[in-house]
Amino acid sequence: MPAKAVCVINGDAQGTVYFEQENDSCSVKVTGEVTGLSKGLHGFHVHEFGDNTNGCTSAGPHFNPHGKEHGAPADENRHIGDLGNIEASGDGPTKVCIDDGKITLYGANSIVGRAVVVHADPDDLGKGGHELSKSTGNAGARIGCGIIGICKI
Ligand SMILES: [Cu+2]
Ligand SMILES: [Zn+2]
Repeated sequence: MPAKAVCVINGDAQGTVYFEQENDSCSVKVTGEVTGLSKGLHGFHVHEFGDNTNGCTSAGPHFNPHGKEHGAPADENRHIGDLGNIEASGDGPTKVCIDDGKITLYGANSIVGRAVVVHADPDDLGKGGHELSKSTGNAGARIGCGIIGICKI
């Protein structure tokens, strides 16, 4: 059975992002649009908790069930939630188009029920040499977030 999930992002950054996975051995396609971003790169992650009780802060750290370091989407040593950056052109909505082989919509490590967080600054993908590079990519404030929920296929 294919699986599909949706996340409505709210905050200074807003948008809707869909997650689709044909089966549990396929990659996940992430598509959608985000508005309200300044021109440039913005960190884009799945965080551990689908909790909005104290805004995007309650989403906790990057989803990292295997205890790895923060990294780039293509890295083996990365958090499951490390989807890298989305890039705003400064002109119109930012399209999200990501194909990721680490996140999943199935099983114990599913991202359903967790959160998407969009950041004010670029994610340095673990390589910036900042004290936060290996935990958050030093991506700055959480300017938008939403909870990932099951949606109709
Ligand atoms: Cu994040
Ligand atoms: Zn991370």
